Amino acid sequence: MKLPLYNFMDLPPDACEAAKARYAVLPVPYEGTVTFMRGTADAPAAIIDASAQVEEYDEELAQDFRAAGIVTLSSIMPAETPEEQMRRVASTARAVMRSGKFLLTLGGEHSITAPLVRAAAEQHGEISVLQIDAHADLRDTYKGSTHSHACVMRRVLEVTDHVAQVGIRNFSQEECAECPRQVERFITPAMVESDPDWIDRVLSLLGEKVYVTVDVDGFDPAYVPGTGTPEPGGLTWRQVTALLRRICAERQVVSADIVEVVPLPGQKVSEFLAARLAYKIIAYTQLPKLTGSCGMTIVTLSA
Ligand SMILES: [Mn+2]
Repeated sequence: MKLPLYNFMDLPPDACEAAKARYAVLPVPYEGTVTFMRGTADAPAAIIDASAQVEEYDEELAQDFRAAGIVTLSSIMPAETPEEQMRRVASTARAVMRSGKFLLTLGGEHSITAPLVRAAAEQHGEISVLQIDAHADLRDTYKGSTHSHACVMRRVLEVTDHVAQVGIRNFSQEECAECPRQVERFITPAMVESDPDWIDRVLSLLGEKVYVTVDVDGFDPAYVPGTGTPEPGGLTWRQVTALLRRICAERQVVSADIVEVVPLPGQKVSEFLAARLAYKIIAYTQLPKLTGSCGMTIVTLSA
C-alpha cells in the first residue's frame, strides 16, 4: 500500500494550512472486502499524485478555487476487521465535520461510505445521498459480511430513505426483491441518454442537504478503466459533471467521497479523472446557490 507523499494538488503552504482550510481531503487506503480486482488501497496515493497535475484554474468556471484552502489529512490506516475500519472512518469523519470543514474522502473501497453518511447525518440531521455507480450495492450481506462494498447502499438506506442512484446497470434479483422501491428509483445510463430532464428526476429524489458518493465505475470504462469491476455502458465525464454542478447549485452538498479507483500500470487516466473530479466538487460547492430551490419532494419514478 502506497501512502501519499504530499498534499492534494501539491498546494503551497498557505493554501493547505489545516486551521484555515474549508476543505479536508481524507485518504482511506482500504480494500478489506474487495471481491474482484484488488488495488484500490493504492488509489488515494495515486489520486493525490495525479492531482499535482490538475490546473488550479477551472476552465469551465473561469476561476481558481484554491483560496478556500484544502488540507490533506493523514491517511486512515487499514484496520484488522471491517468493524474497526468503519469505526475509524466514522470517528475521523465526525471530528472533521464538527470542525465545519467539507470532508472529501478518497477511497479505497466503497464500504467506507456507510460510516461517512452516518457521520454526516449526525452532523446535519436529515440527509439525502446521491450515489453515482454502476452497481446498486443494495445486498443485505455479501460473502458473509454486512460491511461488504456490495452492501454499502443497503447500510445507507438504514440512515436515510432519500437516496438517488445514478448510472446503475448491474444489480441482482435479490436486490430487486428486497428493495423494490429503491430499484424503481434508479436513474440508469439509458434514462440519462433518453430523458433530457434526467437531472430534474435526480433532484426530485433529494432533500436540501446532500452527501455525494462517486464510485468511479459509474463512469463508462472508457473514462475509468482502472476500477475493480468495470461495467460497460456507463456515464460520461460531461454527464457526471453536469449533474454535480446542478446538485451543488440547487442543494447544499455537505460532504463527498470518490471510491473504487484501481491504479493500473502504465497509464494514469483513472486517477487523473478522480483528481479532476475532486477539484470539480471543491469548485462547484463554492458557486453561489440558485435561489428558489425546492424542498423535499419525493417522487417514485419508473424507467
Ligand atoms: Mn460499483
